[in-house]
Amino acid sequence: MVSSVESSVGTNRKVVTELPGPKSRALHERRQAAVSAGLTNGFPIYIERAEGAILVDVDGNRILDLGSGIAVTTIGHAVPELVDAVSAQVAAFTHTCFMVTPYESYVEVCEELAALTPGSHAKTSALFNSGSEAVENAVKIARLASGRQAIVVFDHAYHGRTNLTMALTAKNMPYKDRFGPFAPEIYRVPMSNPFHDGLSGAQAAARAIKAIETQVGAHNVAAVLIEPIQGEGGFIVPAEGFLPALSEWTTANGVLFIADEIQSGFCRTGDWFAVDHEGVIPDLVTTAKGLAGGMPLAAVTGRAEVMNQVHEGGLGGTYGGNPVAAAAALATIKTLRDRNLASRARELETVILKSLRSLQQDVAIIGDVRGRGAMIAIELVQPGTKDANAAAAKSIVTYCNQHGVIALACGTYGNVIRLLPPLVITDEQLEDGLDVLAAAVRAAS
Ligand code: PLZ
Repeated sequence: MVSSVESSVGTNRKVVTELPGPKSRALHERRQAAVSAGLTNGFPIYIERAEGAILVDVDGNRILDLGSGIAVTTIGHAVPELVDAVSAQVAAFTHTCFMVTPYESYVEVCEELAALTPGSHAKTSALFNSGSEAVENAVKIARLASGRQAIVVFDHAYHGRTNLTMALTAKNMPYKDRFGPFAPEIYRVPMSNPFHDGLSGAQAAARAIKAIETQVGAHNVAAVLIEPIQGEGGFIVPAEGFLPALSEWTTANGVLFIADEIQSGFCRTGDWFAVDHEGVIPDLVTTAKGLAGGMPLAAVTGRAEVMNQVHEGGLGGTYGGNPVAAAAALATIKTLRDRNLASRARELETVILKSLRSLQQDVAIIGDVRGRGAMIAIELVQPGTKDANAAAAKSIVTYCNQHGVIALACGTYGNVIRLLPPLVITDEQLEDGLDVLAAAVRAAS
């Protein structure tokens, strides 16, 4: 069942046409007529198949994937265990609606989430389809359980594009502009941002807590919602001690701590979850992306006494925890565990940081190199300053794309290049990708 996928994809990057090639360009014309102009075009090569860290487009180009579809295909493309599990589930049944007639895999995913997320306390989960939906539900649960309404979020945060999650997301363009009105009772406070603010974790936490206490009032706050390493906002890693200090404050004040691990979770940062790095135990955790290897699945996992306060029927949705997505999640978690991919993420960190830090010595436009595991970024600056250099980021992405490498930009100011390779990327593939990236940075300097 699987071998047809395995054999025909080469393991090295190989560009055989100009990019995008003629077939991709033809498809793109069809797209212009059929697809809303509201969706970003990104890198319009049309993909036919993929394996490991290589995507093959309709023109036969082999593209090296350093983005994993935005941190989703963490275990790589077309992983046999996942293909088998999904194929078998499709043949067995594709849908019943868990709320109508349940099935074992949903329960098993929730058992795995309880075991893997931080803390040994009793936990339950609810499954959804997208990250945004998980975040929305975490907020619903936190408000109901606490009897409070205010939700505290941070500068540069990204939590989604639905109405509630747009309000939680910081950046106006392109996510929020003219899509309002936005949901009320959302309060934004400063994030720890060591490259720009120079504060220790304790100082940055004190600043955030002071803002909450003076502008919202601790007793009004249902939850503090935070990405332990910010994703879309620019791969901002808070200073050591920031997350523990916030977590302690929430516990002392009856506020729920929600970790949005949608981008940083499932071994991406070298631990199962990014909060594990500092031993922080959230009350609720939102997950998606890397959880199910590309099938749409998301979850809210949290303290049983919080999660179970919701009245029967209060949570749900037609497709949430769909059996095919649940089968994919179980295969994904098994693959992460069996192949010890958390430790592979730490190996990738060592190689990537070494390469990018040495590049930083040679060029004036890399202000900062940061991240953890296989979630690493460079921040591009105007030489001699910390001012954003979005033009450099744009030209680096374009150069990478033209040379058959997928690299993604991010950041409130569009000046950060992030690497999110599949954890199964080979040493040779990674070296090749880093060489292309270095050439791109030099060309932009
Ligand atoms: N929380 C931390 O990273 C999704 C967004 C891509 P959905 N990030 C990629 C785009 O431009 O739409 C994300 C995230 C964090 C929530 C979400 C939202 O997850 O599955 O995209 O809804």
